[in-house]
Amino acid sequence: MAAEPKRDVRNHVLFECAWEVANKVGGIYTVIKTKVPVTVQEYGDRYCLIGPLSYKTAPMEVEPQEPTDPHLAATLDAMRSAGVKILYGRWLIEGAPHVLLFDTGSQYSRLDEWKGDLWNLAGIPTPPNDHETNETIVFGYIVAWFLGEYVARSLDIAVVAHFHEWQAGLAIPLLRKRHVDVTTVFTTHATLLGRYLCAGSVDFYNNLQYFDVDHEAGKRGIYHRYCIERSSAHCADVFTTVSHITAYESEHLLKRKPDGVLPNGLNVVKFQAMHEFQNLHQTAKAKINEFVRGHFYGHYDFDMDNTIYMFTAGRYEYRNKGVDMFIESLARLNYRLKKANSKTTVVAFIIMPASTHSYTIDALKGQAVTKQLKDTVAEIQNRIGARLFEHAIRSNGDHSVNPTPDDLLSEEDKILLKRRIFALKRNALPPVTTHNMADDNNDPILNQIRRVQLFNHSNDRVKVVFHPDFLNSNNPILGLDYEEFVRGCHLGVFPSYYEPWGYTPAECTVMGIPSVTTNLSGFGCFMQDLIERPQDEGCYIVDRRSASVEDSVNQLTEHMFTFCAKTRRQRINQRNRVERLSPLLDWKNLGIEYSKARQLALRRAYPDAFYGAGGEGEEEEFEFSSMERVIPNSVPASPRFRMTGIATPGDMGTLTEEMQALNTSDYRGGHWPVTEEDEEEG
Ligand code: U2F
Ligand code: UDP
Ligand code: G6P
Repeated sequence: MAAEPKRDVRNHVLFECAWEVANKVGGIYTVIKTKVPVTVQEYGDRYCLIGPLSYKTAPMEVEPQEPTDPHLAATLDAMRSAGVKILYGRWLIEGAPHVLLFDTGSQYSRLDEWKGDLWNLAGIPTPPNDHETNETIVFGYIVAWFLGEYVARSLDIAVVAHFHEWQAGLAIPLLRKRHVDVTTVFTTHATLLGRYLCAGSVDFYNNLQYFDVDHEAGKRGIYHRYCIERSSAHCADVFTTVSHITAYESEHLLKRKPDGVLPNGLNVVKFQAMHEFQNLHQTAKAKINEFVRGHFYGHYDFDMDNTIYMFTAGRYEYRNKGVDMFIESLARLNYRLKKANSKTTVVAFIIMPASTHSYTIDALKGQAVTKQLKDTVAEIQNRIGARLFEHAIRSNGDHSVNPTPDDLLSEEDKILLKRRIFALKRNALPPVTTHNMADDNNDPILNQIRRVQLFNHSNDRVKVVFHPDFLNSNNPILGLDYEEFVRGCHLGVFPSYYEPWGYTPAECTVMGIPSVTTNLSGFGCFMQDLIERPQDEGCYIVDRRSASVEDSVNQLTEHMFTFCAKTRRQRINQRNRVERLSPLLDWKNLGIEYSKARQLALRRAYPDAFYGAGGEGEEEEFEFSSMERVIPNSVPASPRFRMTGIATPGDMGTLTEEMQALNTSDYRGGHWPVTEEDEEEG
C-alpha cells in the first residue's frame, strides 16, 4: 500500500466493524460491547463502530445524531444521495460510542453487479441463494465504499479499520484492490471450516495440517464463504485471532499465521463490598430453589441445603460445546454418588436454544401447583396468627391456657391443605425437558440422556433439566436472567471440543462461580498459561488435547465428584478465589493488545512515520501508558508468567511479544502442540 506520509498517524481515527454491532447474535456482540469503555477512553470521538442496520433492534439501541466531523458528514450525504440508508448516532451502552449502521436492504438492487465485480476482482464465486453471503457482500461493498469516500475527503489523518469475522471482512480485499489509503486489522473469532469440521466426527486437532481445505469447504457447500474469510485474512495489514488454539487452526486452515492473539476480555464491575457477589449467589440460588421445588413436585425428596446446581449454556452445538461429554460424565457422577451413598443431590441444567413448541403442560403445572400450595399456606398462616392472637388476648393474663392445634387449625383449613397436597401427587417422573421439542425423537441431547438413562428417578443423585431456550426474567417457569441464573449456580461446566474463546466460563469467573472448561478452549488455555494450579482457584481444566475421550470423561467426572464433596465453607472460599481472578479478564488489562494490533497496522502501512523522524534507525514507539496493564494485589499468588519483567496477562504470545522482538513479519505464538514436522519446518 502506498504510504501517505502526510497523514497524522498518532491521532488516527478508528473504525471498528462487525456484524454484531448493536445487533446481538453470539459472542462477538459481547466482545464489542464490553470493550467499548476502554476504546472510548483511548480514542474519544475518534472512534466509530460500523455495523448493519437492523430495524428491529437499532431504534432501541441507538440515539440518532448528526456527525460533527465535516468529512464524515459529507461522506454520509454523498452516500445517502446515492440511496444508501444510514443510521448514525450514539450506541446507548456504557461508553456511548459513535455508531454508523448501514441498511443492506437499501442496496440489494446492486447485488448482482457486486457479485460480478467480486468474481472479477478476487475470483470469489457466489451461489444465488445464500442469504448470509448476500448480506455479507452488500455490507462489505457499502463499507468499502464508505471508507474509500471518507479517506478521499479526510486527507490529514490516518485511518485504522478493524474488522471482526468473515461476515464483516469482505471490505478488506476490496480496500486492498482499490488501494484505499487505510490500514486494516482483521480478527477472526473462529474459522468457518474449523467449526464445520469439528461438528462432524473428525479427529480435528491431529489432522489440522493435512486437510485439503478447498475440498473440505466445497464438500460442505461453504467454499464461497471460506474464500471470503481467507481473503479477509490475507489482505489485512494485520491478522489476529482470539486465542492460540485458533491461531494454530487459522494458520493451517486459512493459510496465514496470525500476527498475534487478542484475548477476549470483559468489563469487570467491582462491587463496593467485596462479599456482595456472595450475597447475590444466595438470593439467586433461592430463586432456582423455587423452580426446582416446582419442577420436582411429587418427587421432591432431596435436601435443598445439600443440593449442587451445575449447568452448561450456549448455542446448541452438541459436540463443539461438549454436551455429549457433559451428559456422559453426569451419568458416571450419578453412579459414583450412589455408590458412595452420598446425601448430595446434583441438579444439572442444560441451557441451549433448540426448536420448540412452547413449554410442556407438566412444567407449567409444577410451578402452578407449588404456587397454589404456597398461597394456601400463607392464607392459613394468617388465619392461625389471627386465632392465636385472639386466644392470647382473651386469656386475660392467665398464661396457663394454651391453645390446642385444633383451636388453631380449622377443619376447613385442613381440607384446603389436603386438597393442595393431593394436587402434588404425580405418577410420572419429573420431566427432563421443560419444553415440547419440535423434533423430540432426533434431538441429540435428549437421545444422549435416554441412552444414559438419567430420568430423574428418586434414587438418582444426579437430576437433569434441559431448558431448550435462553433464559430471561419473564420466563414463567425459570424466571431469571441468564446472569442471575449463573450467579445462583455452583459450577459451570463447559467441556468444549471446539471453542475459540468461550465467554461462558469467563463470565462465571468474573461472577465468582467456579467452572470447568477444557484445554481445547481459548479461555481454558489462557488460564492454564497464567495460573500455576488453576484447579485450586476454582478454574478446572479437562485435558481433551492429549487424553483419550474415555480419560477426559473420567477427569470431568472426577472434578464434579470432588466438587460435590466440598463443604459450604469450601465452596464459599472457592467462589472468593475464582472471583479474584477477574482482573486477568478485564479489558482494562487486555485492551492493550488491541492497541498494539492497531499500532502494528499503522507501522506496516506508514513505516516512515515510525522510522526516520528522529534520524536513521531511530524509532518512535507509541506509549500505552494510559492503559498499561497492572496485576492488582487481589490476584492470587499463584499466577505464573512466562516472560521476565512485568507480569501481564496478555504477554503470552500476543502482540506484546511481537512488538518486543521488533519483528513484525511473523506470528510468534504460544506453545500450542508442535509436531516434529512443524519443528523441522521451522
Ligand atoms: C465465536 O462465537 P460466535 O458468536 O461468532 O459464533 P457464531 O457461530 O459465528 O455466531 C453465533 C451463531 O449462533 C446463532 C446465530 C449465529 O449463527 O444465528 N444463535 C442462535 O441461533 N440463537 C441464539 O440465541 C444465539 C445465537 C466463538 F465461537 C466463541 O468461542 C468466542 O467466544 C466468540 C467471541 O470471540 O466468537
Ligand atoms: N448467553 C446468554 N443467555 C443464555 C446463555 C448464554 O445471553 O441463556 C450468552 C453468554 O452470556 C455469552 C454468550 O451467550 O456471552 C455465549 O458466548 P460464548 O463465547 O460462550 O459462545 P459463542 O456463542 O460465542 O460460541
Ligand atoms: C453465600 C452467602 C452465604 C451462604 C452461601 C451458600 O456465600 O453469603 O450466606 O451460606 O452463599 O453457599 P452454597 O455454596 O451452599 O450455595
